[in-house]
Amino acid sequence: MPSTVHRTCPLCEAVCGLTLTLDDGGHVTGVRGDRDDPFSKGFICPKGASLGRLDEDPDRLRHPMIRDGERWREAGWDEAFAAVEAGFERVAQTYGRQSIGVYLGNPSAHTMAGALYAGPMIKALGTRNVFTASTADQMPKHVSCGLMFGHPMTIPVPDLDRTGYLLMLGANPLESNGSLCTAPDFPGRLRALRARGGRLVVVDPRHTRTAALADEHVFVRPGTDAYLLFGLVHTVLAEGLDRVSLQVNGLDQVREAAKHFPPDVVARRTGVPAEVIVRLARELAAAPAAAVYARIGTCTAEFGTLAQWLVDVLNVLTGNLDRPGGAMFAKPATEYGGPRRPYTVGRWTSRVRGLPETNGELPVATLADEIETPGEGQIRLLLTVAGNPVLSAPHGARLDRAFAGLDFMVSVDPYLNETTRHAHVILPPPRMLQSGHFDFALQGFAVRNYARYSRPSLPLDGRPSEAEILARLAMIASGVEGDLDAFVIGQSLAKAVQTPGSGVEGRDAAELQAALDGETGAERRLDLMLRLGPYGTWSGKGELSLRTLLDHPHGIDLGPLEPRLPEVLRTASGVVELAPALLLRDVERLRAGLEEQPPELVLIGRRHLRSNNSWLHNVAPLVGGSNTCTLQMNPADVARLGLAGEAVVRSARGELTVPLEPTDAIMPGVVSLPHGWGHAGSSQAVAAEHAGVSANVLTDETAIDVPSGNAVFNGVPVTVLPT
Ligand SMILES: Nc1nc2c(c(=O)[nH]1)N[C@H]1C(S)=C(S)[C@@H](COP(=O)(O)OP(=O)(O)OC[C@H]3O[C@@H](n4cnc5c(=O)[nH]c(N)nc54)[C@H](O)[C@@H]3O)O[C@H]1N2
Ligand SMILES: Nc1nc2c(c(=O)[nH]1)N[C@H]1C(S)=C(S)[C@@H](COP(=O)(O)OP(=O)(O)OC[C@H]3O[C@@H](n4cnc5c(=O)[nH]c(N)nc54)[C@H](O)[C@@H]3O)O[C@H]1N2
Ligand code: SF4
Ligand SMILES: [Mo]
Repeated sequence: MPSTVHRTCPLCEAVCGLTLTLDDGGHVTGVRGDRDDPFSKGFICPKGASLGRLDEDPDRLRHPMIRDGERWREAGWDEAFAAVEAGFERVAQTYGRQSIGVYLGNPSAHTMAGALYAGPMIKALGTRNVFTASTADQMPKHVSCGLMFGHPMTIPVPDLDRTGYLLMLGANPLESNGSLCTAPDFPGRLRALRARGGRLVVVDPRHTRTAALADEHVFVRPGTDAYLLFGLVHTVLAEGLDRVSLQVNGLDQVREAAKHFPPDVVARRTGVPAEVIVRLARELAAAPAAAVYARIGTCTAEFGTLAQWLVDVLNVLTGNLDRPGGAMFAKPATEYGGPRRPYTVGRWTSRVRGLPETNGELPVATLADEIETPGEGQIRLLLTVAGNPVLSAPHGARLDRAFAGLDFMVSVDPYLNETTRHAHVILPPPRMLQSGHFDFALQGFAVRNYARYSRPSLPLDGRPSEAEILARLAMIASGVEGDLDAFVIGQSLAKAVQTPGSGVEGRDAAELQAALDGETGAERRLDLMLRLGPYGTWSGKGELSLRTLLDHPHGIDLGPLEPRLPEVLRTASGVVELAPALLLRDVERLRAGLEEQPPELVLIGRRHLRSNNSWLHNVAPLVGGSNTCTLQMNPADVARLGLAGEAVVRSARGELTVPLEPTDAIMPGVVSLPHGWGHAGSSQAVAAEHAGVSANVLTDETAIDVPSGNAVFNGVPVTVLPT
């Protein structure tokens, strides 16, 4: 009997509900948007529509793989875990715990395994050599929000459905479907903003599809958003347009700092005319409800953290933080208050370059240093989970060489690819349809409060879930056998029953533990978090539990965003910190760059709707057409440099030959190359036919955003020459 299942799409941050039809053999015969999902209301994109193809890709690994020299062979699970255990014992016993490195990639922010088991696994590994894709992505936002609001996950999102004015910098949601702003059908929500008379302004060095939809598009020189935003702050303050409606610290220091960035001065650096800066500041301040939203183009840049900070400074100054139609905080179903512990960075530093820790991890920009540099604490064993840093990390080409020299490497990944080919053991997670799904992180960045859980749609047929794989790795690393979930649940409950206001204060932890629902440990942990969360049966504030979500397979709407200050603040002062010392120090670095002459040509990235970083190029309907790896360049630059056909792009780190795509969409002085291409040595047959080249041969691991250690992918100086 064919069956119909409803699931959340795990492929991007938009969390669309999908309706899939399956035949008897578990083969996906159809995918459409779930019209009954209260949040996504039937929206689907080409990637979601290809979910079945992706899930059933014949090149996905179905069994663990063990490598002997150059040769790969399939292995059973027991044999594979035994090989991992032997490798761990050999390296950790000889060189100590710090010789272990771990890298978590982007999909681990989407999987339940990543959310629930990566933390305990890292603890069990006992190393500080922890790296994730976050420092190639959004770490600047975590750091700025951590310092301003006290917690790195307390990130405001534009109240898309109610705002009247949206200033968007360095984001292209018509291709990406949104990021750090979970909004299924982002394009439709932007059209609705304009239809109700609102205004959308997009700031981007490229005239993107989002720019084409906007009321106004402003070209900005890559890497200079912090200057532009300071110009806006300067204008708002100089013209007395500020109307701070919250309790804040540091307004005078912001005023002082902003004096150095008047519009006419920052205009030279940013390429944005002074009169445009002044007008935008006035419009923003005058709009009844407005939000500033900035994303990856402004994060993966030299002054990423300052840009993220200034976004929220503007939201505060214009009276738009935490009010409907402005920039607001979601209230996710699994949020749990916890103690007030102010955020800090730099609790430890990296061994080789002395870079500060942020959120318990070190910058991926220094992973190669830590592997290649001899001495105590050198990484000799690497565990990668859901990551492809050879293609995704800055100067990934160097990592390619570094990985080849590791004593032992283990990868948890469905593919043998550019990164995992260096592993000694690959442990493949099961199909997406065999996995449960709950968006622990993304529901916290949603533009409407919402919860949805999808149970596994197909049985595991003998293979371990990804949760079980990570739990088993934790056991191997710690040498402690036992039920990890029961242990974590026991610990959380022991704390909750002692916490005033938790809703279960004074109750019997063992009794509560026995009452939890769920077929797996992961489900019981979800049930616990839902029950203790702000809508939970045990919080005394609602009726939510795992059972409620199982009874609502299309998801539950938990209402529009509501003002949440000061409740969500975790700063020591209890108010919004508008001028954190660490950021004021970095303003000095920004000032030093004010008069710098921009390089003649700089590189930026781009995303395509049918792509997803490095790992969707093996699905035939998603590659080809406009989704190709070309170097976009303004025709004036093409003519000036006498280029045609293919060109050589050279940076301080490497060189590529790539097909040229002349286009007016990109501003002069800027070239764009998408990342995630350059397929080589992977078992992905379709991807090999569309190999392309890796932008991260060119990017530079020595260039980082100082406060966050984040990689700089935008504004990389390059020269382009005829072949
Ligand atoms: N030049 C440049 N570089 C960039 C960027 C850029 O804009 N420009 N963007 C950066 C950003 S934002 C990010 S997030 C990073 C991404 O960096 P990474 O996370 O390192 O790279 P991905 O290509 O997302 O790799 C995902 C890997 O996870 C595997 N995978 C997929 N699903 C699962 C699963 O369910 N379980 C497991 N265990 N594995 C799975 C895939 O096979 C693939 O190997 O790239 C960064 N790199
Ligand atoms: N289709 C698709 N969707 C994706 C992904 C994907 O690879 N493909 N990746 C997912 C991931 S991991 C992430 S993090 C999100 C990212 O989501 P978005 O942040 O929306 O990412 P992009 O589409 O790369 O848009 C970034 C924009 O910044 C512009 N830009 C570059 N440099 C600068 C600069 O210096 N200043 C300004 N103002 N703009 C600049 C670029 O031209 C580009 O238009 O997308 C997610 N969704
Ligand atoms: S927008 Fe994102 S979540 Fe929605 S269908 Fe496409 S890939 Fe899936
Ligand atoms: Mo990302």
